[in-house]
Amino acid sequence: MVWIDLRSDTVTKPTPEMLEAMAQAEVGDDVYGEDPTVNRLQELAAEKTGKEDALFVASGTMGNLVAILTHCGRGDEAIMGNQAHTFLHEAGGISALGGVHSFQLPNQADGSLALADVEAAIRSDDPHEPVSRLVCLENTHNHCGGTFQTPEYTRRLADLAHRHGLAVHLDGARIFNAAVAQGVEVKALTEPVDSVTFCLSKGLCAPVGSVLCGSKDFIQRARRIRKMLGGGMRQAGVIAAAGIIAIEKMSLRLGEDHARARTLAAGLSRIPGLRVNEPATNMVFFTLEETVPLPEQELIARLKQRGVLIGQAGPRRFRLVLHYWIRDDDVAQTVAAFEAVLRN
Ligand code: TLP
Repeated sequence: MVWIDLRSDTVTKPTPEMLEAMAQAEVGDDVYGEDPTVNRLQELAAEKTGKEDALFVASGTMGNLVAILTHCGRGDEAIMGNQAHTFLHEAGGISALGGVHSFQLPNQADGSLALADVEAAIRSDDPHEPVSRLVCLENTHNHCGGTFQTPEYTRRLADLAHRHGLAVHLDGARIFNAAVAQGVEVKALTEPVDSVTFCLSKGLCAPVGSVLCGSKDFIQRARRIRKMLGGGMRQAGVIAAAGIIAIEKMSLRLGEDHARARTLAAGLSRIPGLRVNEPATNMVFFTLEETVPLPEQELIARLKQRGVLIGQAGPRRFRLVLHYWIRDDDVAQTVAAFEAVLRN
């Protein structure tokens, strides 16, 4: 069966052009800083995000972990949303490995943190309390529906944090989607923050890797933490080669995924029993109404029988993610599969 795999954009496989570039990549020992392809990727990432330097890491999770452990020491506190990927889906690494305490604030429906909540969460100089060190933002926001934050909001949040002596880390796993959706440069969304992680391996189709960007001093310290975590890779140019194509070429086509997300959402919203959110980027979330007498796993299984794979995102809540390997006819077939499953 040829699957229509909408579970995530993490399922994307490298393009033929990427495979060719990987085969031809010039490599060296990156722990010595001698892999020319990794160096080129890092320079490109730093330039795109408006930062001085960048560090190639194995995954988005590793990028966020390295960043937070670079910003925070043991007992320091990182303020983040209660729907943040770092809080929900990174295995508690910041606490387990770094002794970093998290202060979770309610994410607003659009994925933002209310500035008043952030200000109120910043601790006083009281020895009973942890030291507030960092604010973490996510853009686009996965659990809040693939929603995006604007350059203006990012600036206001960063100004607030900086005024209180805190740094800001941005989980920008899908920052290129956020930029494309608003017609702005990635830089506009990353310049206000102190560090940003973005992923090459999601909608941008590279097989492996993320990049952490920040100041020269920050990246120098992050490099040691990456090594400590076992993330110093050797001839990593083999995978960085795909990352360069991800940034230079694949980022330019993300608008197609957003357009298909809107088409898919429009098709699904015509089906009774589905409450579909308006997609902001490449993710379509819907709720299966209680009036539909179908258990969650049964919906997933029946769609699978028709070749469509979707993900569950909560009680009766589901997620479909558009990406390079999903074309117009896949969108039409997906809507048809839902119609058939929900009719029976
Ligand atoms: N998200 C994955 C799952 O872990 C949920 C997905 O399928 O969307 N930040 C954000 C905002 C993410 O969505 C993800 C992955 C990560 C970080 C972690 O990236 P990886 O998987 O490369 O460690």
